[in-house]
Amino acid sequence: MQPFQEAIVKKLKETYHTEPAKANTKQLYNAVSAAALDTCWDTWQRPVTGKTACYFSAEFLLGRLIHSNLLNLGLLDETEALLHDAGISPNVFEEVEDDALGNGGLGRLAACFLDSAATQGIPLMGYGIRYRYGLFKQHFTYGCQQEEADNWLAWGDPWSVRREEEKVRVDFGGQSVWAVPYDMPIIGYGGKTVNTLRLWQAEALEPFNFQLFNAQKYHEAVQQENDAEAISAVLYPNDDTEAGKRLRLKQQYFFSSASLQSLLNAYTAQFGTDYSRFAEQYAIQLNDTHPTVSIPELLRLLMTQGHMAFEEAFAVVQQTFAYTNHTIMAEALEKWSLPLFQSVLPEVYPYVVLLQNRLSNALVQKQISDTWKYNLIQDGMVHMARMAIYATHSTNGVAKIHTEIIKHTALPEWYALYPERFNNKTNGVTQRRWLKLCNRELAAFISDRIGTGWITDFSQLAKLKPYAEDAASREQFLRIKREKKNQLADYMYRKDNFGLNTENLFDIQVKRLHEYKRQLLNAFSILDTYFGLKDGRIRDFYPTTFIFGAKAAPGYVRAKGIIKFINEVANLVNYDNAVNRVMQVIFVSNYNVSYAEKLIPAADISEQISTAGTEASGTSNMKFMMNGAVTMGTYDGANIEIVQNAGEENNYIFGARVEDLEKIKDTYHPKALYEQEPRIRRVVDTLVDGTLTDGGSGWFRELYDSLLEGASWHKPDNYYLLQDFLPYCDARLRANADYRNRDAFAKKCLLNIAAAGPFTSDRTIRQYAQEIWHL
Ligand code: GL9
Repeated sequence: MQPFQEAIVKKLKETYHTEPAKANTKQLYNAVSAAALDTCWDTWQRPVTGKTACYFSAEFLLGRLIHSNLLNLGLLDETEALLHDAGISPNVFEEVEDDALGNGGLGRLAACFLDSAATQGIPLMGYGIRYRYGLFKQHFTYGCQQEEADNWLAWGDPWSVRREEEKVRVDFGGQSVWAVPYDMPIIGYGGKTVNTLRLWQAEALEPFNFQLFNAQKYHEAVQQENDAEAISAVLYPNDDTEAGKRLRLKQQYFFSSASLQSLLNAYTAQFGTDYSRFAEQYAIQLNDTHPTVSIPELLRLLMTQGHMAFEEAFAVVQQTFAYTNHTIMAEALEKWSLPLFQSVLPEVYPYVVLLQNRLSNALVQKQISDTWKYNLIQDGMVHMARMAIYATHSTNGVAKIHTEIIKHTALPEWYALYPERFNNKTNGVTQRRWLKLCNRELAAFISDRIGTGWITDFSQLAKLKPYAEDAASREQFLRIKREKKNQLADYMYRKDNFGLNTENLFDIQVKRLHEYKRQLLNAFSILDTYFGLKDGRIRDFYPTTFIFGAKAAPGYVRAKGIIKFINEVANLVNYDNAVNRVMQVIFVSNYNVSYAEKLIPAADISEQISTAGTEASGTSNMKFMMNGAVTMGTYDGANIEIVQNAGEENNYIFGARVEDLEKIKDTYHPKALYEQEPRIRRVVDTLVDGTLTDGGSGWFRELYDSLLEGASWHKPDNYYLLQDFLPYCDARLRANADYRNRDAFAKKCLLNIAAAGPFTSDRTIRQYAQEIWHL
């Protein structure tokens, strides 16, 4: 046996008095993880020297840790051999669910950044919240989303180390709690660097009041404990929308204050209480506006604990912080009502006023009169994005088009004031998880041809380009794609009891459910194909499986209506024997990181169909690309950079661009399109003509009205589904026809893979390190 295998056996024996063949999944998971943690412990505990970057984020969507950590430590093969010899299924850890401390792209990006930084030896530490319950688990009853609590701790938490001795106190108006850090190792590929993700848990100062208990006041006796634990109890299940909840502001302040206090403690231990050089030691990146209350909080700490004057403290704050904007959806630009902010954070609010006063002076000096556009405190609200731009040295968008929209459309007044602060950092994803680990077959295919350098230097992928011309490589690629479809089919059968036709073209849209992402447009187009096949308008259709995966925020009624609608479309199609040999539709349940790792490698077509100008970047588009799917997409977010690099001729770009929408926005009349075009009318009418049913909820009628009549808060069809409908259907039929020539299609796929080099988060994080953090 190899040393690591012996270590696992020893852990099982000492901890659980068992052995590999007899251990249950939880025991195996904990023993393997603990043994792996031992191997990198010393590296992890080595003190970091020099400037450190800190990523403050309300979400870290890590995904299952065991495989990625073993891969990065070089222990995956040994572990699998041990499992194999003990007669244990290689899928044993599939049931371990520990992957939900984030909602979507923003939280998953944070996780990719941590992996990329550690791999490249960049000292980047994550700071966030250890939610007791992560994003809800989803299942469907009669096609409707049902939510259930995600009790991820049921599997144990072998990758965290509680640091009791480093807890700090956080005070709200009238409430004080402990913030207790749980540290997780972030292991770089090769195991040479181990960074830290520090997640804070809220606990009571006094968990149990014996006097109250003795007075038979049982509820009151544990009141403080309950109130404290509520703070880190659940992740808000929002996508892009501002919840406006008192508890959410508390969460934001809780982890901001705790993280800053712990950084100041570390600084003080090394350099004493002169904080004037704090920014030389720490750079802090604010992941969206969620941690923006860190700005007045650091001011407060510097001025009280560090006795600094305001101007001096402001300079330190500004040099320390940088801000990333992840969306221009108006409803996501966080604002807090003054009374709420003042009552939750009475000790912080005066520092917001100091910031406002400083800004007011600057506006006077620059002779700017429309101050209402800039004020941090305006109309009874505290504007967090404004604060994040004003009090930091850098504001970045996450794809070229998004940064341009920020500068010229979303926040032009700020760009006019501080143009030098604005910069772009196009997102990326880690090829370790999103290629090497989730698609070992394709990873081996690549390594066989260009060596293994791409695992840590993704630019080498370009060397794959000549193999697109090689018939044997194309054939091999197609074999791998078929194998990944078969693996997905097994998995989906286990998870969703659905039988995939693995000979079909796989067309996949997976992402959070949101109107702007236009899953409804996808469904309309599927219906159009369905009717076209039935009417004989569409012939020679290559059999296609349409797959959806998405969670809807529980309070987002329209999104839930769209899920129900797609499930109804799936029923209509799948049970219709006249078409179900050439079409199937499935909405998988509980789409998450682990499901994504199965779905993405099996895709032929990646659906990226947001209304132009709405998706800041997207990151699944990059994952699909590196797994050899072509993009069916609009000119939006990182799709643009993807197809510019891979060739428009190797992808399917359709629909109105931002400039086009700009021109039609005041005259757009979706009802006219509906009346003129029978194909549009037919699919839209299925919402109300009895073809499909919403079970009496009224959801479908509401969707219908939102498209044709609008609502009190928006114009009809504000995401231009009907505008893009026909071009989308055309593009899909074009792709479908092209797919018939499997060899020519494989060439497009390979050219996409070969062009994926720039979309690694290794590149993105290097740019942050060099251009923003100056590490
Ligand atoms: C998002 C954007 O909507 C995405 O386009 C972007 O790729 C990611 C990462 O930059 O950030 N902003 C945002 O609020 N979410 C994003 O996915 N939403 C969630 O993470 C739920």
